[in-house]
Amino acid sequence: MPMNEQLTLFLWLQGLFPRRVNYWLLIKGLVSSPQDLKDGKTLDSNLSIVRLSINMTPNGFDWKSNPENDPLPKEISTSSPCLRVRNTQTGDERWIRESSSILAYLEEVYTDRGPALNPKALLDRAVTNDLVGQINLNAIESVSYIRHASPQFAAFAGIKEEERSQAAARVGYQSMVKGFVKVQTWAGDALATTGWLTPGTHGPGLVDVNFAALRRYLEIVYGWDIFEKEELKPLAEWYERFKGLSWWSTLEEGPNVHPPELRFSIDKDRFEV
Ligand SMILES: N[C@@H](CCC(=O)N[C@@H](CS)C(=O)NCC(=O)O)C(=O)O
Repeated sequence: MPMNEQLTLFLWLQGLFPRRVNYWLLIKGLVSSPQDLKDGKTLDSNLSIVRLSINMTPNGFDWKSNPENDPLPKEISTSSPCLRVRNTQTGDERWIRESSSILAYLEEVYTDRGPALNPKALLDRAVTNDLVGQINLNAIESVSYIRHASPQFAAFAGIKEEERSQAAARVGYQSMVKGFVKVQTWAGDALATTGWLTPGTHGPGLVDVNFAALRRYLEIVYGWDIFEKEELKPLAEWYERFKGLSWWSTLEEGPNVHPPELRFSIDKDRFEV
């Protein structure tokens, strides 16, 4: 990477979208262990991590940053992850604000380092973009479901108890499953050849990290397996494979993986799908 650029990731390590970055850093070998990630230590002096934690306020929440003297400016973004690219000679700053774009960018920057998570061939890249786009669209559908099916998330989203809708939950859930079937079909060749969802990579790639983080987060917070339907069995098997990565159990199965006050429930009986 150009020596005059300092990259800073703003990560709420326990969150959904930052989790994509966590997985990427570990697979790429830019952090040496889950513990170093939690401590905010990388193996490249041009890449730093500012860890964010949630600070509840009467109007919602603020981010508390570690180190404290490097907060995420509200006018830049209120969401994590964020990547700041600072030119160390001119002081100029640019920001990338979407998790999947951050990873695609970092893959280019670290093209000579660690395993490739983005395929080299143009066509494989186009299909990767199709898949990541489809996953992101369907992440929204999963949110439509929990917005109605989870009492705590409904309240957080400003939906009154009497406004919670069985129809909205059902349509969200069904659209999500339909979208995931697309992902599974489009990634069929890759799954059959390497066992991973990203075409043209040897191991797990961008599609895999983008998807696994969604699957894992919704399980931790809501106890919800988004691949529970029979037609998503290949994805359920793929996720078991992802959980076999060397760092998985240390990162994801230790104590304090998620703050207990941010564990929510789903009314499965009322919102049956
Ligand atoms: N589309 C964004 C979503 C990021 C996002 O929603 N992050 C959550 C934490 S996992 C957040 O920061 N929410 C607070 C907010 O959006 O203000 C991405 O892919 O990065």
